[in-house]
Amino acid sequence: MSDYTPQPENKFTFGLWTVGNIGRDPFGGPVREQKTPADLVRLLGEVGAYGVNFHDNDLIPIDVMPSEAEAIKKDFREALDETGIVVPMATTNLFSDPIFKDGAFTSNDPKVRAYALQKTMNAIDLGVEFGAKIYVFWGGREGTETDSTKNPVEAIKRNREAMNFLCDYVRDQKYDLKFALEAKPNEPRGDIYNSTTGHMLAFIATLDHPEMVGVNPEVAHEHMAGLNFVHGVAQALEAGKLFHIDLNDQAFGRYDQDFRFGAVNLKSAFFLVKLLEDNKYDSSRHFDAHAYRTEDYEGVKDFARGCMRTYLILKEKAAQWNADKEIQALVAEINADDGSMGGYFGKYSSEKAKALKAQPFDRSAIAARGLQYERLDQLTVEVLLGVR
Ligand code: GLT
Ligand code: MN
Ligand code: MN
Repeated sequence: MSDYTPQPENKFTFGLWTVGNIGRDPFGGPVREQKTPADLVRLLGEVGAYGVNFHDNDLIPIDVMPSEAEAIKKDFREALDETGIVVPMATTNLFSDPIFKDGAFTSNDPKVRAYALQKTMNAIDLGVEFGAKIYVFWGGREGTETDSTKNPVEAIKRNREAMNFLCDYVRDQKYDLKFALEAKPNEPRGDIYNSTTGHMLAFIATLDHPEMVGVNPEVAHEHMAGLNFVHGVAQALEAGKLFHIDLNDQAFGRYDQDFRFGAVNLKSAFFLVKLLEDNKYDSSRHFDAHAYRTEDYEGVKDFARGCMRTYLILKEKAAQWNADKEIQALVAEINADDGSMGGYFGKYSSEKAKALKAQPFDRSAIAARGLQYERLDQLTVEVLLGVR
């Protein structure tokens, strides 16, 4: 058993907006004082994180003077150097300012769409200045409350045009930067376009430079849509599109709770960690979550340490599951193959099709076999409960 100390190779990262969350919600004001970006970096250094991510305006407020911006960047840079924390990802805030009340890239107003592009190019420059290699797009305001207001086909086209423009900007600047698109079904808009990771994957295939663009799935967002997150992530992984991931937790059917990783659905968190580790996922493990509103900054550190520690415990459990003889015997049995059907799979040929059409199947004998999934699942639960 390890002591679950985070290591750089775990690539555990947090956004400035996560540990910097001051506990404001729709029903109440802040409960924690605002810390500077530099102090948040020091907090992350203290808990053993690897990296910090930011929106342009988490680092530099939208209306500060250029001289002030330089001072903030200098302090931030010093804190990074002091702690060894790196900046793997950056993103743009295209949702807080009132100008984005009806969207950014999908707004009906060309001035808003142009401003969103300008703001994003500047934010990309800022992210690259601090070393970011992944650039996230979360279009929280790209949606509607009523479909009388926007043409949904036009919205897809506007979104595509913006992505193509920004990919070309990155190429033009010769930046080593990839995009990761993050879906969410609703909140803050009534409905958000490209609402799930699956939608995003389909959208990416229509871009001019699809190789530059992948996804950033978030646990809470797929759970809000009632989906199996592990399946969505597997689809992205298999397509070579899992460029980044937002880990947190969420009760099904609720608003975007952004709870500590593993706080609610331990079993699906386990299968997620197992999926990432078994497939040697090698990008950031970003905790896009925040501490309960009940906490002070000691509680924020408990929250951040808890995210990383739970991930590492689940990683250990996944290794245990993979090494458990009884579990592996069941897995082997479930996947047993006597080779008798081998000639029918793989690439189509008319001979194969003809032979397969002539093959007799004893349907009831095949269906009569018990699959022992009850046993396998119970063994999994017992690994998780720590009794094996
Ligand atoms: C916002 C949102 C997150 C996104 C962030 C990136 S900001 O907090 O809830 O899911 O990942 O823009
Ligand atoms: Mn997120
Ligand atoms: Mn969220």
